[in-house]
Amino acid sequence: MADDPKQLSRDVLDKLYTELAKFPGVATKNDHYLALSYAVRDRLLHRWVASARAILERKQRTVVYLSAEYLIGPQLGANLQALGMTDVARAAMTELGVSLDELIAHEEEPGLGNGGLGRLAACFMDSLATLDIAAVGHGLRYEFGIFDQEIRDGWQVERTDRWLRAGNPWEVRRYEIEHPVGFGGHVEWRGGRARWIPERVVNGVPYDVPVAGFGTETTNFLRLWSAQAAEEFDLDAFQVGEYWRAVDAKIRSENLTKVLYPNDSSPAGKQLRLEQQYFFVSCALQDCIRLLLHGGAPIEKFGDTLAVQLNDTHPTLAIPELMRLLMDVHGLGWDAAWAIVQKSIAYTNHTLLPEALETWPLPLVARLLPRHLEIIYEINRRFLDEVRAKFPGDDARVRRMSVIGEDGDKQVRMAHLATVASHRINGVAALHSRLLRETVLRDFAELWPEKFTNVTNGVTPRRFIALANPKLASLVTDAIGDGWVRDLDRLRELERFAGDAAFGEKWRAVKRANKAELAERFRFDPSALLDAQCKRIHEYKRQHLNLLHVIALWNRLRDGEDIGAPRTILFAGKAAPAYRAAKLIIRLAHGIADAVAADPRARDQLRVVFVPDFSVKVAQRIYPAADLSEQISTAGLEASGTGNMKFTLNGALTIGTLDGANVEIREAVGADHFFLFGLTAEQVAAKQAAGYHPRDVRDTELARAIATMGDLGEIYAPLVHDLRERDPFLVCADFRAYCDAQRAVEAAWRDRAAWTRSSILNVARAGKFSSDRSIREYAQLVWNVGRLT
Ligand code: NBG
Repeated sequence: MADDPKQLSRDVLDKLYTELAKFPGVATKNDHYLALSYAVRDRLLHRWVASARAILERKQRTVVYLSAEYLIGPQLGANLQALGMTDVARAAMTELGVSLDELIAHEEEPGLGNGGLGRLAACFMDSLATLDIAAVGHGLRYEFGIFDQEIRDGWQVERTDRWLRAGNPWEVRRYEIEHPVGFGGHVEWRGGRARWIPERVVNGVPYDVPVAGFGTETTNFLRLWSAQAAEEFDLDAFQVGEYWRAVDAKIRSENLTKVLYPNDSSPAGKQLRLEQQYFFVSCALQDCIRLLLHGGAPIEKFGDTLAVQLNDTHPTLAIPELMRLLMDVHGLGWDAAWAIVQKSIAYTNHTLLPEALETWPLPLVARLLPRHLEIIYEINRRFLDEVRAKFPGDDARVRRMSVIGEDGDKQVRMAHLATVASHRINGVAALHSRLLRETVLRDFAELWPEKFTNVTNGVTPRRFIALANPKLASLVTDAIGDGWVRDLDRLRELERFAGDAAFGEKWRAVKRANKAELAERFRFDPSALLDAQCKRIHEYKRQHLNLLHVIALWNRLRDGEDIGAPRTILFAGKAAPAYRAAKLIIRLAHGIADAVAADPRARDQLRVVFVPDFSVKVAQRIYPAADLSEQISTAGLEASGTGNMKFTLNGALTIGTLDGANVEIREAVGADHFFLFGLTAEQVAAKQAAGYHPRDVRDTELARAIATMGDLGEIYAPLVHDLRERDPFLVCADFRAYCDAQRAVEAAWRDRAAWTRSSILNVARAGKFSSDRSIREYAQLVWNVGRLT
């Protein structure tokens, strides 16, 4: 397919007629967007089919990535980039009198995830394809993704995300594939073999979304499963005149993939969520086996051929499901099946928050998945025998390690199950992996030290530099060539420009232009320092610490003091709909924004902006504009963070605690170019063990800031009370150190040349945080996979 603008514009017109039944005179922006996307998709399909064949021929072990969430972001711009045809598309659309940028901006992204975990999965899919590693990402095709956030009177209001309403040109429904997934019922044993007779069956049907590698032909795909009623219509019910009952089962089955649970770092604990989890891993594994056998391999080859990665515990039911399929359906014995499970499955942990470690009530699992519970019991029985053999008489240890928890009502502990069955367990940053071994999974790390490893997260430079920040990308490319897009360590060559005044001026001009674009939309002074905190709203991430500092700045201005330089503090992020404290923090950000804006003594120096409805699309506009990145979680609680990397790679300096990947970012960029503050994870633990109470923190500026918060309105009373009486996230304990670090920021910002130098060095030294590096490590340490080409 020749790719000149003429050919492409002809194809777009053709799609307009043949796919959308429109002629240009009546085509809407959405029609043009769809027509162009179809034309681009055709080009992707050629690569995709070639890669699919390579997978089928099993040239290399294939990675099967299991994730309940993917936040892939808008696709048109990324796919044009991967195909190297952005310029051609721009010219083609200009010929048709349409702006490519408007079409790219028009796209509604699939919000099939909550936050960092889902976005990480998307970055990993990008890197897998770019590194020519055969991979399929299995997940759920939620009809409604993460809710749209509206702000009304300062409060978050959730709106249904109808992302499919205008059509989704990037997915291909595979009509020939369909897998039955059972729920409930009972187990029958015959001749030593179990047979599960489910009470109801739902069909899983796949929608594939291509993931094109950058600068290579390899194109992998996401296979997102959607639920479809096994019986469209209950004929018996219909014949007795009960039309409603006739379609009821259909509606109930299809509810399964209706909506994403909008919780971040905490389990939903609801039956439908467990059904979703089982549904997609069952579809994924049945599909893997179908492909394996179709390719002519015996079932015994499963482990040699496939590397199955559990993205957090959400897909843990893959373990008993694979055992069941291998034994009950394909006739293997326990030992053979277990060897395959252990060979293929690995588990990534993404959180240490105790409330976020998934457990499911035993009676629920028994009712929904009776055969799986039997298998889980047997896995546990064999496992605990091993523990007893190694630690005779240590009953406390046996109880701690059991897959079945007995705290109150009995539960299945998903992290334990995942750990027992996996050959590798990894955390997502060095500190997190260490804490995982020392705390949450300590007993397991003592039993099997060799199973544990670390793979620090990374982000794709294609989307988060090249696509999001074209001005920076071209400045960097002019300086050092374009090799960095596929080999981010090359950014180090920028170090020699760090002291170059002319280069520094261009660097600042890029930041200023990016900031001006955002400032126009959200009305702030583009010359002010842009201080940004973008992530889910959560008490452990401490947006309220940031807000207390804003209040302190405001109080200083009210006292006629100077705050160094004008500053805009920008927030973005969603709160889980049921998380009251987080929603109150959003309200507080708006309350402070209004109060400051109304105060003539403060408003020229200080501005608070809340950017609603944070998404990949919105994020791509904020990272390039930010000067300062807020990474201020209570140490020990943020597993890694990936926004921290995106800000750094766009030239923001970080103010942060020694938490998650901040530790490694600081190590990489140098302590002089990072604003560190706060208690370490060990100090946090020690303080809490010693009976921390916020009243013991004596600090007049802090006391006044909390009082000011209370004065802003009665509604903030719960927050004020919590800060004064409990403060579980040590906001008060870290307040002074945070303010001091912010003073250091003020001072550093005054020396613009030095700031620019630090900014350049941050970018130059952050090559490690490419997801390509993460994927290379997984390939080597976890998956044992090579490249397709
Ligand atoms: C999140 C962590 C982040 C981390 C991402 C991706 C969950 C359970 N965990 O710190 O909070 O960056 O995972 O690893 O969403």
